[in-house]
Amino acid sequence: MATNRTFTMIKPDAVANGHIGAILNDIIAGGFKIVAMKYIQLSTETAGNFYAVHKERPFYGELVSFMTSGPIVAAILEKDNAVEDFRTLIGATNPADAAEGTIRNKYAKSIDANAIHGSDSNENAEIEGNFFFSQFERF
Ligand code: RTP
Ligand code: MG
Repeated sequence: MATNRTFTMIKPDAVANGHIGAILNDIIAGGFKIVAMKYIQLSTETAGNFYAVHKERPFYGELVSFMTSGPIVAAILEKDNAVEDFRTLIGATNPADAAEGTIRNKYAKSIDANAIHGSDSNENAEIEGNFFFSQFERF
């Protein structure tokens, strides 16, 4: 994946609360092009592997159980400066600290149920995109 791409997941809380459409609209209005997308439910094993970097953190168990609690939308997004600009669009991890108008400010309820994921580096964007999508599923 080129460095002008990032990876996202609309998390189970935002899906369950009916925000898929509004969040995709915000993403597109923010200048991002969807180059891959799927609607899936993660198994405990898959979510555990995806979040393996957080294995030693106190919130790991809760994070894995939350991320497997319902379906998610996973996507690869393209834009200049995608990783940084997408993290600006989604806002701070804790929605209480997320700037007005950001996706977490509008749709997230708590630090656990925080509506959306965004890759934190170009390297992780590529790893995460490859984790979910084959070469035949991205455009
Ligand atoms: P994400 O990976 O979901 O885009 O979020 P992030 O980079 O802003 O946060 P990260 O540090 O990667 O943490 C991953 C997810 O774990 C939950 N978390 N809980 N209770 C806590 O202190 C805590 N810290 C993080 C959040 O749901 C976060 O999105
Ligand atoms: Mg992160």
